[in-house]
Amino acid sequence: MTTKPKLCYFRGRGRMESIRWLLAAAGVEFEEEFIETTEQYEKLQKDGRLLFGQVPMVEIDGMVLTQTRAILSYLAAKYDLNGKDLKETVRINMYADGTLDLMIMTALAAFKPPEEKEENLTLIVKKAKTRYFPAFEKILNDHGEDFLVGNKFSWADIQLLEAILMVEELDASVLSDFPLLKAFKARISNIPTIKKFLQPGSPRKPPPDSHYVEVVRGILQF
Ligand SMILES: N[C@@H](CCC(=O)N[C@@H](CS)C(=O)NCC(=O)O)C(=O)O
Repeated sequence: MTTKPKLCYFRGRGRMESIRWLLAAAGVEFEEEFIETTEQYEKLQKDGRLLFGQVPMVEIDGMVLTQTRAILSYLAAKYDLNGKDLKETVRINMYADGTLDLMIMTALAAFKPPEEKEENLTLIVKKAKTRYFPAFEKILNDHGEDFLVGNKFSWADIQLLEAILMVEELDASVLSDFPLLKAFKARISNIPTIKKFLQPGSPRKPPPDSHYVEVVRGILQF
């Protein structure tokens, strides 16, 4: 019997959300341990399971893994979402890293002081519209295929959908100048495992609210 991967993080998106997305898209069920108190976090530190004292942490295949990017790469390779050769893999990594940058910016915006937050969110939408989404629109236009790399569903597609939905929460019309990304969004959202993850009640987490920010600030004491 294989045991389910176990995810350890706060009860919110942050750096764990892309890991949840990847597992869900691969059709893999997982368990979650939520860090909700300073005592819990301190115990994790004392147990020595957090290599650099940080989360996300994932227990899988007899390993205790930290570092988001390393975890995502492992899962993408394990579940065949990583391309057919090194050249496809490096393109998938490049696209996924771009969307990760955009998403981390969005996740961190919630922790900015109120007077900086609005400006920060406006900047994120602007960067999505002028830097990230034009690049992906061009990729789709240039090869005319359904997926970003190798005409096959990959980790890069999962992350791009996650990033699109995240930026749409800030500006619902953000895709208005990107017809291919609009069609991409509809197509990828319709993949059965992803469709299920987008339903209410799934492990997908909501955007960070002030309560979540307060809890995380309290635990990490910043
Ligand atoms: N490079 C790490 C960064 C992890 C990270 O900064 N985690 C935060 C929570 S999202 C944390 O544990 N902060 C506590 C600390 O750095 O002491 C990764 O991508 O996983």
